[in-house]
Amino acid sequence: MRTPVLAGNWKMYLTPAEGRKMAETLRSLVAECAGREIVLCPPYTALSAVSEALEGTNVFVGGQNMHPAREGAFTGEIAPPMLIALGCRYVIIGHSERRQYFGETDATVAEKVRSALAEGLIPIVCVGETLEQREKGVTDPVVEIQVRQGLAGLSPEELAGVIIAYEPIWAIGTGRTASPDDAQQVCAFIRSVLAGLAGDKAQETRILYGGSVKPENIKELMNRPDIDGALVGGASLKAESFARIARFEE
Ligand code: G2H
Repeated sequence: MRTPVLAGNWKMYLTPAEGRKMAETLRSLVAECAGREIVLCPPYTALSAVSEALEGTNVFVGGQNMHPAREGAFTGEIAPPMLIALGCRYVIIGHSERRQYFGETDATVAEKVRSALAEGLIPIVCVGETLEQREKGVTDPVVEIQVRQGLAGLSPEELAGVIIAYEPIWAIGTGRTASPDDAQQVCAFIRSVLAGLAGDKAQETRILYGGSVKPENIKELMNRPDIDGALVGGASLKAESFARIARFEE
């Protein structure tokens, strides 16, 4: 069976001191949570403080982005070994905000995913449609292209090891959540695309839902067969609300 993943994406919020405090509170609130992977993805500047606070606990740390190269003259960028050196096991790749504001494409996503896997990081690859695309009824083809191109060239074993986050763009930070049935439908569709690429191995890939996840809706989302967890933005900034999500508590 697939181990659920509850990942917090802090985006550009929280200083190192604020992040450390949140992590210290969270670690005791979820200490008894077994059988799931709990992850915090702070801004780069808070990674060290948060990693230290979570050392030896059941909460892991991830980056929000990375450059595909191991090192180089890329001002302002962070390389995969740098994330690993700060204790990261995961890295978010191709979040819709990276695609929308920083020009990331399925091709850059594919390059980063391959690099993350080669370096030993678990990529959390984000896909999702805009409101316009949903209203036009093209959600499935849009998401299929993102999955096929973003994961191009991966072996079935590699496909089993990536995490996909389905995040409908219209549900991000807006308070609008896709209904659990809508989210399930797209996550099941993503799994069918993966099955075409990886056969039975697609049953091992974790597919998360993201977009205004909160304690009030996590339980219902987790009840759906193809939703294996959540990528949580706003509600992951406070230890209490993220702990309730990690515990599947309303
Ligand atoms: C979607 C999500 C986290 P929020 O971006 O990736 O953010 O939960 O605030 O909608």
